[in-house]
Amino acid sequence: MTIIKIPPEHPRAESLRIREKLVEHYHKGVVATAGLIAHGRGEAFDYMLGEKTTKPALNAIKAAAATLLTAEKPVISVNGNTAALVAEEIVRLANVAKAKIEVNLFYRSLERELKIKELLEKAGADEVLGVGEDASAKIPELQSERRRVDPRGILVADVVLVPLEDGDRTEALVRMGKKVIAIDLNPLSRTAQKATITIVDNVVRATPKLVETAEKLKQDLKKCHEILLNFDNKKNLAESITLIKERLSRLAEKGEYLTLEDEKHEL
Ligand code: PTJ
Repeated sequence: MTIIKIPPEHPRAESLRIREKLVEHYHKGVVATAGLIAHGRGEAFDYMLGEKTTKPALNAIKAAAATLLTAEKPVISVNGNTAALVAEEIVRLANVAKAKIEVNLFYRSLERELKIKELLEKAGADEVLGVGEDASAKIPELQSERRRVDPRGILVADVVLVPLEDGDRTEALVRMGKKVIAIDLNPLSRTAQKATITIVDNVVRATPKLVETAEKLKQDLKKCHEILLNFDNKKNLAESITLIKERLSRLAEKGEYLTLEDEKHEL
């Protein structure tokens, strides 16, 4: 396995570090081959968003934290990419929101499930659901391997956080009456469009912010209800799309490539 040393002064150092982390975990058998493709798609949208957590993303993060904190049985669904990139933050989020962690894979294999479980345990998780025979329940009408869920976890959850999800399962979970919180860089994806709350942001930035926000809100359930009363996912999602459109127009009008630093001065 070739590990590339990334010079810290490289203009795209952070992006390259994330990419290397995924490649490393691909070789370890945590990330699926298609996980690398999915990441490339995410990177393209992140580029258009300006590689930062936008205002609509922050609004969605607040609503997501409020939803997790006021849930009865929240579950965080973890796949290969999420485990590779933010295992520690997932464990911290589960602790603050009193949520269960469940491994749920599109490209399911016992080997990958065990590796992801081990990674989460190393990051501090006490319990990891959904591995092997534990995933003995099925989500109705779903054909992919993602239909297999843990009867103590996703099956009975009222709220499910799904970073990097596929559209079919999001729709199926919503049909089952669950609130689905998605983290997806593509605001046009079926998951983004169908979720109850959509955080259009990179999982690498959104997850720590979600932990931080939940820490702040956990003593104030009244504030959580207030946030949820004022949150409109369709409107918020439309703002993310508008933001990309306006940013691209600005860049096109200027007729030259703007670095993120230049852009900070422009705004
Ligand atoms: O580990 P597995 O077997 O469960 O497989 C996981 C993948 C991601 C391969 C599987 O769920 C898949 O094929 O997903 P999709 O349908 O390609 O969707 C992935 C979505 O995540 C796309 O809309 C991407 O834009 C988005 N995405 C990719 N990287 C990130 C991201 N969103 C947030 N943060 C990222 N870093």
